[in-house]
Amino acid sequence: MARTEAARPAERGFLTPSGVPSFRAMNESKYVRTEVSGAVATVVIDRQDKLNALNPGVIEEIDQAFEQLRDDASVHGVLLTGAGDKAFVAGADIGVLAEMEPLSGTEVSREGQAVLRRIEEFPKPVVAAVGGYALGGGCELALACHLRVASERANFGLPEVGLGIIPGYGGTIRLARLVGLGRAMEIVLTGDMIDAQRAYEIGLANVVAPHGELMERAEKLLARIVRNGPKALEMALKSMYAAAENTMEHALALESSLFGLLASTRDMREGMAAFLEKRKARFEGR
Ligand code: CO8
Repeated sequence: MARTEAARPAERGFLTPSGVPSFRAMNESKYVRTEVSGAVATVVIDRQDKLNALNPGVIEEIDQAFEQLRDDASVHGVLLTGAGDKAFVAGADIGVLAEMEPLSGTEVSREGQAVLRRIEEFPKPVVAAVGGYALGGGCELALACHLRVASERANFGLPEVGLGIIPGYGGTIRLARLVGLGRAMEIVLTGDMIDAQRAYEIGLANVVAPHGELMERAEKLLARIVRNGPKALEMALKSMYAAAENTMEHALALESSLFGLLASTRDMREGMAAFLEKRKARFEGR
């Protein structure tokens, strides 16, 4: 994993809180670049001539980027965004999908699902910063992230039925879980796009920001999150997602096990000591 110090973080448009140039670029892939500033990594999907559409190479590089970040103890949260001014990701690459045979279709769907599932199960918070089209597989990718910040220019949609297919990267499932079956049904069956304000109203977007402030607002949200105990964040994610997939009884049992696990961490002792001593906690993630 190549890491280089970037000389001019401001030119790339990333915030350097407190002005410290702690920014570094991590990988040199064709479509996906990862840059780290402090405790936050930003993964940028950059295939702008095709509105960042997901071809197999893009999907693989997204997967690799997250795999690298998983083991990087200095990274406590991830921002995922699309390069350029027009799109987060305008979907799976329709040129590639057009070549699908019945069996390869299932495989393509499963492979994409697996990558998105790894993002959903990522042990550190992942925030999607959506500054334009998040359509089809792009909307599904945003849905696999833990939170979504949209710019006023964002448009979300699952237009697959208009192409004679259905959302195949978990969209029929995750959208309904997030916004309710009735609203998801309308979005999937019409294939219509919704704007950022509507996405916010139905709970698909957590924040709507002025277009020029998208990254700043997404970083601020993530900064508020990553000041908390990393292990506590990991267990909160685990417990909340498991709850959606389990009976109440199982979900409660898992919650208490995870709670018990956290009671054995140094972070728990530090968090509570910091409160009692009226100071900021210094979490170590263990
Ligand atoms: N795939 C491939 N190319 C795309 C895609 C895409 N999804 N979206 C945009 N592009 C390309 C365009 O073809 C164009 O390329 P070129 O310049 O070479 O002609 C370039 O990006 C710019 O796009 P436009 O000129 O169309 O830009 P506009 O501003 O006019 O329109 C839109 C923007 C409205 C976003 C329009 O590009 C569009 O409708 N795109 C397709 C959106 C779509 O239908 N997405 C869903 C795709 S299907 C999917 O995601 C399935 C996921 C589940 C798969 C499961 C596996 C089996």
